[in-house]
Amino acid sequence: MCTRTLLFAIIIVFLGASCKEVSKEKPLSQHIRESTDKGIKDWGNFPIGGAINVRKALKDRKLDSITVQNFNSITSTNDMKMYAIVKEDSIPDFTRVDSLVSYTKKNGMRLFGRALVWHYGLPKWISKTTEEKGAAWADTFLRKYIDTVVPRYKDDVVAWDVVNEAFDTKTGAYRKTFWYETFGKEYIEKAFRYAHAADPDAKLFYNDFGQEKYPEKLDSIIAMVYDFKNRGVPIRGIGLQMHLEMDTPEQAIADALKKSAATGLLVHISELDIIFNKHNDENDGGEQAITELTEEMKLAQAEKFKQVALLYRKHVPKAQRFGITFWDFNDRDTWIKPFFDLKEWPTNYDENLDPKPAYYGFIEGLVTKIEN
Ligand code: 9MR
Repeated sequence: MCTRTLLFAIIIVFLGASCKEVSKEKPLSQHIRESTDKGIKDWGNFPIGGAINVRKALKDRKLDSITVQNFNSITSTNDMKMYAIVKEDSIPDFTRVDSLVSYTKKNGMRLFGRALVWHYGLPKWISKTTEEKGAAWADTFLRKYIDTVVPRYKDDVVAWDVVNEAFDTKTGAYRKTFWYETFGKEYIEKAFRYAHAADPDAKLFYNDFGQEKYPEKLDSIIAMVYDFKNRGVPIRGIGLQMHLEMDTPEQAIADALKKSAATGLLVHISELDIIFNKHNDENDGGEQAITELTEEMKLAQAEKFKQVALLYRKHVPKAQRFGITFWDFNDRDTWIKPFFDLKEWPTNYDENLDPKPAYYGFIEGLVTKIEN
């Protein structure tokens, strides 16, 4: 080989090696952005969920493709609530739930059922009939309702939120709802026992919001869980909705996750979103301080989503990770805007259904190496 050819060959090898160096050092965020064939579910080692309204997903191709790309677990935003199933009278309407079941089956997704008992939006006819006929009627109704709904989806629904939001914000006392006024706190236990009898294989969850915001509420929930475990009430998981605010301290999120995981139950972050303004949990209103979304805020939100994923991985042992579910998951459809009457951007996708920095930030939190 002449000297010139040798020199050329050395340069080529050198260039090749340095190119490899470059691609090796490609920043994680760039690697994630370039992996357009993947969705959030493909980066972690636990289920990633999305809460959907199936009618919207079936009509809107972009929403459908985002859903299929990112999630391997689905929660229904409203269609599985008692008020949607037995709206007017006791005749159950399963049309929407059935269509949700076909959607998740077609796409090979896990279906999470919710919520069997929730005070909010209780169909009026139920409280009215209870007033007329008494608590015994309500008990029979509750049992019959659970016995009708749960076995129907035995092969489709792996887990249920059995009771949602039974504790007061701030004080941690039992919330004085229709169910509480009718049965006392025993309604919670009743519902778990009825659900277990209806499908002994279903994993049964207690779900609530603000465990990271209201320590008394967190402690009441944890105390109830230990009491249930001691007395053999069939509870298998705790759901933390995690409707967070940008300034929710990471320590508070960690505490809620740690205490929940210490019970040994499955832990589900069940309704994740992160707002810039404030929820007002007392009167269902919001406190609007911020009206514009800046680039800087988008990056800060990305970092917050990343921290949530990291904290979940750090504090919830692998075997207890039921998953993380995003509520509505785009700034167009988010419940936050109408519910709290706020201008807001609490999710991973923007109003045009394009991924925000928050989308990539969360994925970084799924893949960044941690020690635990
Ligand atoms: O996102 C839901 C919204 O579309 C409904 O109007 C509202 C009332 O049913 O419920 C929203 O979802 C709630 C969830 O089921 C429980 N946690 C908080 C959410 C807001 O109440």
